[in-house]
Amino acid sequence: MDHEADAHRTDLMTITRFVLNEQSKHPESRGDFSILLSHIVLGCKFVCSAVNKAGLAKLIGLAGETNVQGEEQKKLDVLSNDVFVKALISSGRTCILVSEEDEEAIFVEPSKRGRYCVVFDPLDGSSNIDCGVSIGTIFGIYMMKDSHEPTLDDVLQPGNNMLAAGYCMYGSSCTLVLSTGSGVNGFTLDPSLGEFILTHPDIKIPKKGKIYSVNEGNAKNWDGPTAKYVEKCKFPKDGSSPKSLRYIGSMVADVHRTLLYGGIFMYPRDKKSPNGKLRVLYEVFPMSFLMEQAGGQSFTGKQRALDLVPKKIHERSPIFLGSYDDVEEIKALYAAEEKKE
Ligand code: AFP
Repeated sequence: MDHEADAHRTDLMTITRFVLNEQSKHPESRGDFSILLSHIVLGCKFVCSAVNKAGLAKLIGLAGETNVQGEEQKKLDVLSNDVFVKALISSGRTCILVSEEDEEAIFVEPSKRGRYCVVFDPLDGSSNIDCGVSIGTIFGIYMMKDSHEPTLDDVLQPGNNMLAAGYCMYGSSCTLVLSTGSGVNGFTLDPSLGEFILTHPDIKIPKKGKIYSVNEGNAKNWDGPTAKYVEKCKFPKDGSSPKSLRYIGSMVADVHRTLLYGGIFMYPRDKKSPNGKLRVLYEVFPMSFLMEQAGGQSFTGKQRALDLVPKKIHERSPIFLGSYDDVEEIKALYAAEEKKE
Protein backbone atom coordinates (compact mmCIF):
# COMPACT_ATOMS: atom_id res chain seq x y z
CA MET A 1 0.00 0.00 0.00
CA ASP A 2 1.34 3.39 -0.96
CA HIS A 3 0.72 5.38 2.26
CA GLU A 4 2.43 8.45 0.91
CA ALA A 5 0.14 8.57 -2.14
CA ASP A 6 -2.88 7.94 0.12
CA ALA A 7 -1.89 10.76 2.42
CA HIS A 8 -1.64 13.00 -0.63
CA ARG A 9 -5.09 11.97 -1.84
CA THR A 10 -6.67 12.73 1.54
CA ASP A 11 -4.91 16.04 2.05
CA LEU A 12 -6.77 18.06 -0.55
CA MET A 13 -5.64 21.58 -1.34
CA THR A 14 -8.92 23.30 -2.14
CA ILE A 15 -8.90 26.72 -3.77
CA THR A 16 -10.24 28.23 -0.52
CA ARG A 17 -7.41 26.70 1.50
CA PHE A 18 -4.90 27.80 -1.12
CA VAL A 19 -6.11 31.40 -1.09
CA LEU A 20 -6.19 31.51 2.72
CA ASN A 21 -2.61 30.19 2.77
CA GLU A 22 -1.62 32.96 0.39
CA GLN A 23 -3.48 35.50 2.54
CA SER A 24 -1.58 34.42 5.65
CA LYS A 25 1.65 35.53 3.92
CA HIS A 26 0.27 39.08 4.13
CA PRO A 27 -0.50 39.70 7.83
CA GLU A 28 -1.91 43.15 7.02
CA SER A 29 -4.57 41.54 4.77
CA ARG A 30 -8.17 41.87 5.94
CA GLY A 31 -9.36 38.90 3.89
CA ASP A 32 -11.27 41.04 1.38
CA PHE A 33 -9.57 39.46 -1.60
CA SER A 34 -10.32 35.92 -0.33
CA ILE A 35 -13.98 36.85 0.04
CA LEU A 36 -14.10 38.35 -3.46
CA LEU A 37 -12.49 35.26 -4.92
CA SER A 38 -14.91 32.95 -3.15
CA HIS A 39 -17.75 34.81 -4.88
CA ILE A 40 -16.03 34.45 -8.27
CA VAL A 41 -15.57 30.73 -7.58
CA LEU A 42 -19.27 30.44 -6.76
CA GLY A 43 -20.12 32.12 -10.08
CA CYS A 44 -17.87 29.65 -11.92
CA LYS A 45 -19.51 26.66 -10.21
CA PHE A 46 -22.96 27.97 -11.09
CA VAL A 47 -22.05 28.57 -14.75
CA CYS A 48 -20.36 25.16 -14.92
CA SER A 49 -23.53 23.50 -13.70
CA ALA A 50 -25.66 25.53 -16.15
CA VAL A 51 -23.34 24.68 -19.07
CA ASN A 52 -23.51 20.98 -18.19
CA LYS A 53 -27.30 21.10 -18.06
CA ALA A 54 -27.68 23.37 -21.07
CA GLY A 55 -29.03 20.79 -23.52
CA LEU A 56 -31.34 19.20 -20.99
CA ALA A 57 -32.68 22.42 -19.56
CA LYS A 58 -33.34 23.85 -23.02
CA LEU A 59 -31.16 26.77 -22.06
CA ILE A 60 -29.61 26.77 -25.51
CA GLY A 61 -31.11 29.18 -27.96
CA LEU A 62 -31.27 32.86 -28.55
CA ALA A 63 -32.48 35.12 -25.81
CA GLY A 64 -33.55 37.60 -28.44
CA GLU A 65 -31.13 40.30 -27.34
CA THR A 66 -28.00 41.68 -28.95
CA ASN A 67 -24.88 42.43 -26.91
CA VAL A 68 -22.65 45.50 -27.19
CA GLN A 69 -20.53 43.89 -29.92
CA GLY A 70 -23.64 43.37 -32.04
CA GLU A 71 -23.65 39.61 -31.45
CA GLU A 72 -26.82 37.69 -30.71
CA GLN A 73 -26.88 36.69 -27.04
CA LYS A 74 -27.55 33.13 -26.03
CA LYS A 75 -29.55 32.37 -22.94
CA LEU A 76 -26.44 31.04 -21.24
CA ASP A 77 -24.64 34.35 -21.81
CA VAL A 78 -27.45 36.25 -20.17
CA LEU A 79 -27.64 33.82 -17.29
CA SER A 80 -23.88 33.76 -16.71
CA ASN A 81 -23.72 37.54 -16.74
CA ASP A 82 -26.56 37.83 -14.22
CA VAL A 83 -24.91 35.28 -11.97
CA PHE A 84 -21.52 36.97 -11.99
CA VAL A 85 -22.87 40.50 -11.57
CA LYS A 86 -24.97 39.42 -8.58
CA ALA A 87 -22.19 37.30 -7.04
CA LEU A 88 -19.69 40.15 -7.37
CA ILE A 89 -21.98 42.83 -5.96
CA SER A 90 -23.11 40.61 -3.08
CA SER A 91 -19.48 40.02 -2.10
CA GLY A 92 -19.53 43.60 -0.80
CA ARG A 93 -15.96 43.94 -2.04
CA THR A 94 -16.43 45.49 -5.50
CA CYS A 95 -16.94 49.05 -6.70
CA ILE A 96 -16.87 48.87 -10.52
CA LEU A 97 -17.72 45.94 -12.78
CA VAL A 98 -17.04 45.78 -16.51
CA SER A 99 -18.68 42.87 -18.31
CA GLU A 100 -18.46 41.93 -21.98
CA GLU A 101 -22.23 41.69 -21.96
CA ASP A 102 -22.96 45.18 -20.60
CA GLU A 103 -22.38 48.28 -22.68
CA GLU A 104 -21.81 50.47 -19.62
CA ALA A 105 -19.68 49.79 -16.56
CA ILE A 106 -21.64 48.97 -13.42
CA PHE A 107 -20.94 51.25 -10.44
CA VAL A 108 -21.84 49.41 -7.25
CA GLU A 109 -24.09 51.37 -4.90
CA PRO A 110 -22.20 52.85 -1.90
CA SER A 111 -23.81 50.58 0.73
CA LYS A 112 -22.45 47.46 -1.05
CA ARG A 113 -19.17 48.94 -2.20
CA GLY A 114 -15.65 47.59 -1.67
CA ARG A 115 -12.21 48.38 -3.08
CA TYR A 116 -11.97 46.03 -6.07
CA CYS A 117 -12.76 46.58 -9.75
CA VAL A 118 -13.55 43.41 -11.68
CA VAL A 119 -13.44 43.13 -15.48
CA PHE A 120 -14.85 39.92 -16.93
CA ASP A 121 -16.28 38.02 -19.84
CA PRO A 122 -18.85 35.76 -18.18
CA LEU A 123 -19.07 33.27 -21.05
CA ASP A 124 -16.41 33.64 -23.70
CA GLY A 125 -16.66 31.57 -26.89
CA SER A 126 -20.43 31.53 -26.82
CA SER A 127 -20.73 30.70 -30.52
CA ASN A 128 -19.41 27.28 -29.47
CA ILE A 129 -22.19 26.55 -26.97
CA ASP A 130 -24.52 24.76 -29.35
CA CYS A 131 -21.92 22.19 -30.39
CA GLY A 132 -20.58 21.42 -26.91
CA VAL A 133 -17.09 22.87 -27.44
CA SER A 134 -15.22 24.19 -24.37
CA ILE A 135 -16.12 27.72 -23.34
CA GLY A 136 -15.05 29.77 -20.35
CA THR A 137 -15.20 32.75 -18.02
CA ILE A 138 -12.28 35.22 -18.00
CA PHE A 139 -11.66 37.76 -15.23
CA GLY A 140 -9.20 40.37 -14.10
CA ILE A 141 -9.08 42.25 -10.79
CA TYR A 142 -7.81 45.77 -10.06
CA MET A 143 -7.80 47.58 -6.75
CA MET A 144 -8.81 51.22 -6.25
CA LYS A 145 -5.75 53.12 -5.12
CA ASP A 146 -7.53 55.29 -2.57
CA SER A 147 -11.02 55.83 -1.34
CA HIS A 148 -12.16 58.42 -3.89
CA GLU A 149 -15.53 58.21 -5.63
CA PRO A 150 -15.05 55.47 -8.29
CA THR A 151 -14.69 56.66 -11.90
CA LEU A 152 -14.10 54.87 -15.21
CA ASP A 153 -10.39 55.72 -14.90
CA ASP A 154 -10.18 53.15 -12.11
CA VAL A 155 -10.71 50.38 -14.69
CA LEU A 156 -8.91 52.07 -17.59
CA GLN A 157 -5.55 51.07 -16.14
CA PRO A 158 -2.73 49.13 -17.83
CA GLY A 159 -2.95 45.36 -17.41
CA ASN A 160 0.29 45.56 -15.49
CA ASN A 161 -1.67 47.08 -12.58
CA MET A 162 -3.92 44.03 -12.31
CA LEU A 163 -3.77 42.36 -8.95
CA ALA A 164 -5.03 39.00 -10.12
CA ALA A 165 -6.43 37.33 -13.22
CA GLY A 166 -7.81 33.98 -14.19
CA TYR A 167 -10.19 31.94 -16.24
CA CYS A 168 -12.49 29.01 -15.72
CA MET A 169 -12.84 26.54 -18.57
CA TYR A 170 -16.04 24.56 -18.92
CA GLY A 171 -14.77 21.57 -20.87
CA SER A 172 -14.37 17.84 -20.34
CA SER A 173 -13.59 18.97 -16.81
CA CYS A 174 -14.09 22.35 -15.15
CA THR A 175 -10.71 23.97 -14.61
CA LEU A 176 -9.98 27.27 -12.90
CA VAL A 177 -6.59 28.82 -13.59
CA LEU A 178 -5.56 31.68 -11.33
CA SER A 179 -2.68 34.05 -10.74
CA THR A 180 -2.49 36.51 -7.89
CA GLY A 181 0.85 37.79 -9.16
CA SER A 182 3.14 35.07 -7.87
CA GLY A 183 2.89 32.26 -10.39
CA VAL A 184 -0.04 30.42 -11.93
CA ASN A 185 -2.01 27.59 -10.39
CA GLY A 186 -4.75 25.39 -11.84
CA PHE A 187 -7.66 23.86 -9.91
CA THR A 188 -10.10 21.23 -11.15
CA LEU A 189 -13.67 21.03 -9.91
CA ASP A 190 -14.38 17.75 -8.14
CA PRO A 191 -18.13 17.48 -8.85
CA SER A 192 -18.68 15.05 -5.99
CA LEU A 193 -17.20 17.50 -3.46
CA GLY A 194 -18.27 20.69 -5.24
CA GLU A 195 -14.74 21.99 -4.59
CA PHE A 196 -11.93 23.16 -6.84
CA ILE A 197 -8.83 21.09 -5.99
CA LEU A 198 -5.27 22.14 -6.81
CA THR A 199 -4.32 19.86 -9.73
CA HIS A 200 -1.84 22.01 -11.67
CA PRO A 201 0.51 23.68 -9.16
CA ASP A 202 2.93 26.36 -10.39
CA ILE A 203 2.20 26.11 -14.12
CA LYS A 204 5.15 27.06 -16.33
CA ILE A 205 4.70 27.36 -20.08
CA PRO A 206 7.38 25.54 -22.14
CA LYS A 207 9.99 28.03 -23.41
CA LYS A 208 9.26 27.04 -27.00
CA GLY A 209 6.28 25.19 -28.40
CA LYS A 210 5.31 23.06 -31.38
CA ILE A 211 1.82 24.49 -31.93
CA TYR A 212 0.51 27.70 -33.49
CA SER A 213 -3.10 28.75 -33.04
CA VAL A 214 -4.78 31.31 -35.27
CA ASN A 215 -7.87 31.71 -37.47
CA GLU A 216 -6.22 31.07 -40.85
CA GLY A 217 -9.47 31.97 -42.60
CA ASN A 218 -8.39 35.60 -42.13
CA ALA A 219 -5.01 35.03 -43.86
CA LYS A 220 -5.79 37.04 -46.98
CA ASN A 221 -6.15 40.17 -44.86
CA TRP A 222 -3.15 39.65 -42.54
CA ASP A 223 -0.25 42.09 -42.26
CA GLY A 224 3.29 41.13 -43.35
CA PRO A 225 4.75 39.95 -40.01
CA THR A 226 1.81 37.65 -39.22
CA ALA A 227 1.87 36.15 -42.72
CA LYS A 228 5.66 35.64 -42.53
CA TYR A 229 5.42 34.06 -39.08
CA VAL A 230 2.76 31.54 -40.13
CA GLU A 231 4.76 30.74 -43.29
CA LYS A 232 7.76 30.00 -41.01
CA CYS A 233 5.58 27.74 -38.84
CA LYS A 234 4.59 25.69 -41.88
CA PHE A 235 7.82 25.79 -43.91
CA PRO A 236 10.69 26.29 -41.43
CA LYS A 237 13.99 27.04 -43.18
CA ASP A 238 16.23 26.05 -40.24
CA GLY A 239 15.72 22.30 -40.60
CA SER A 240 13.23 22.10 -37.71
CA SER A 241 9.87 20.33 -38.06
CA PRO A 242 6.81 22.35 -39.07
CA LYS A 243 4.55 23.36 -36.18
CA SER A 244 1.08 21.83 -35.76
CA LEU A 245 -2.00 24.03 -36.11
CA ARG A 246 -4.69 23.87 -33.42
CA TYR A 247 -7.53 26.39 -33.35
CA ILE A 248 -10.74 25.95 -31.40
CA GLY A 249 -12.09 29.49 -31.74
CA SER A 250 -12.75 29.67 -28.01
CA MET A 251 -10.06 31.80 -26.38
CA VAL A 252 -10.11 30.08 -23.00
CA ALA A 253 -9.63 26.65 -24.56
CA ASP A 254 -6.96 27.83 -27.02
CA VAL A 255 -5.05 29.70 -24.29
CA HIS A 256 -5.37 26.80 -21.83
CA ARG A 257 -3.79 24.41 -24.32
CA THR A 258 -1.07 26.97 -25.11
CA LEU A 259 -0.30 27.41 -21.40
CA LEU A 260 0.02 23.67 -20.79
CA TYR A 261 1.67 22.49 -24.04
CA GLY A 262 3.45 25.65 -25.19
CA GLY A 263 3.31 27.40 -28.54
CA ILE A 264 1.63 30.61 -29.63
CA PHE A 265 -1.94 31.91 -29.77
CA MET A 266 -2.59 34.81 -32.11
CA TYR A 267 -5.45 37.10 -32.94
CA PRO A 268 -3.67 39.63 -35.15
CA ARG A 269 -4.92 42.80 -36.73
CA ASP A 270 -5.96 42.51 -40.36
CA LYS A 271 -7.22 44.77 -43.11
CA LYS A 272 -10.82 44.33 -42.01
CA SER A 273 -10.15 44.60 -38.26
CA PRO A 274 -7.19 46.92 -37.65
CA ASN A 275 -7.45 46.33 -33.89
CA GLY A 276 -8.03 42.58 -34.10
CA LYS A 277 -11.08 41.11 -32.41
CA LEU A 278 -10.26 40.44 -28.78
CA ARG A 279 -11.12 42.85 -26.01
CA VAL A 280 -8.32 44.47 -24.02
CA LEU A 281 -9.79 44.57 -20.52
CA TYR A 282 -11.36 41.14 -20.15
CA GLU A 283 -9.59 38.99 -22.77
CA VAL A 284 -6.16 40.38 -23.65
CA PHE A 285 -5.11 41.60 -20.16
CA PRO A 286 -6.09 38.60 -18.01
CA MET A 287 -4.59 36.10 -20.49
CA SER A 288 -1.42 38.19 -20.88
CA PHE A 289 -1.09 38.44 -17.09
CA LEU A 290 -1.33 34.64 -16.79
CA MET A 291 1.13 34.06 -19.65
CA GLU A 292 3.76 36.33 -18.13
CA GLN A 293 3.26 34.79 -14.70
CA ALA A 294 3.83 31.35 -16.28
CA GLY A 295 7.08 32.50 -17.93
CA GLY A 296 5.68 33.33 -21.37
CA GLN A 297 5.15 36.63 -23.17
CA SER A 298 2.35 38.65 -24.67
CA PHE A 299 2.71 41.22 -27.47
CA THR A 300 0.29 43.41 -29.41
CA GLY A 301 2.37 43.82 -32.56
CA LYS A 302 3.65 47.12 -31.16
CA GLN A 303 4.32 46.68 -27.45
CA ARG A 304 4.08 44.44 -24.39
CA ALA A 305 0.35 43.81 -24.05
CA LEU A 306 0.22 44.57 -20.30
CA ASP A 307 1.61 48.09 -20.94
CA LEU A 308 -1.41 49.10 -23.03
CA VAL A 309 -3.53 51.82 -21.47
CA PRO A 310 -7.12 51.34 -22.66
CA LYS A 311 -9.17 54.44 -23.44
CA LYS A 312 -12.53 52.65 -23.64
CA ILE A 313 -13.88 49.74 -21.64
CA HIS A 314 -14.68 47.58 -24.68
CA GLU A 315 -11.50 48.45 -26.62
CA ARG A 316 -9.90 45.74 -28.78
CA SER A 317 -6.25 44.92 -29.49
CA PRO A 318 -4.29 42.48 -31.66
CA ILE A 319 -2.60 39.85 -29.51
CA PHE A 320 0.22 37.29 -29.76
CA LEU A 321 0.78 35.29 -26.59
CA GLY A 322 2.48 32.10 -25.51
CA SER A 323 5.92 30.53 -25.16
CA TYR A 324 8.74 33.03 -24.63
CA ASP A 325 10.77 32.04 -27.70
CA ASP A 326 7.80 31.85 -30.03
CA VAL A 327 6.62 35.35 -29.10
CA GLU A 328 10.22 36.57 -29.47
CA GLU A 329 10.10 35.46 -33.13
CA ILE A 330 6.97 37.43 -33.94
CA LYS A 331 8.42 40.46 -32.12
CA ALA A 332 11.52 40.25 -34.33
CA LEU A 333 9.36 40.17 -37.49
CA TYR A 334 7.44 43.29 -36.38
CA ALA A 335 10.72 45.03 -35.48
CA ALA A 336 12.11 44.24 -38.97
CA GLU A 337 8.92 45.58 -40.59
CA GLU A 338 9.16 48.80 -38.57
CA LYS A 339 12.79 49.32 -39.70
CA LYS A 340 11.70 49.08 -43.35
CA GLU A 341 8.99 51.75 -42.91
P1 AFP B 1 -17.64 34.19 -29.53
O1 AFP B 1 -17.91 34.50 -28.06
O2 AFP B 1 -18.45 35.01 -30.47
O3 AFP B 1 -17.70 32.72 -29.82
O4 AFP B 1 -16.14 34.69 -29.80
C1 AFP B 1 -15.11 34.05 -29.16
C2 AFP B 1 -13.89 34.89 -29.20
O5 AFP B 1 -14.13 36.15 -28.60
C3 AFP B 1 -12.71 34.21 -28.54
O6 AFP B 1 -13.08 33.35 -27.51
C4 AFP B 1 -12.02 33.50 -29.68
O7 AFP B 1 -10.66 33.35 -29.47
C5 AFP B 1 -12.31 34.36 -30.86
O8 AFP B 1 -13.50 35.10 -30.54
C6 AFP B 1 -12.55 33.59 -32.11
O9 AFP B 1 -12.80 34.46 -33.17
P2 AFP B 1 -12.91 33.94 -34.68
O10 AFP B 1 -14.19 33.16 -34.77
O11 AFP B 1 -12.94 35.20 -35.50
O12 AFP B 1 -11.71 33.10 -34.99
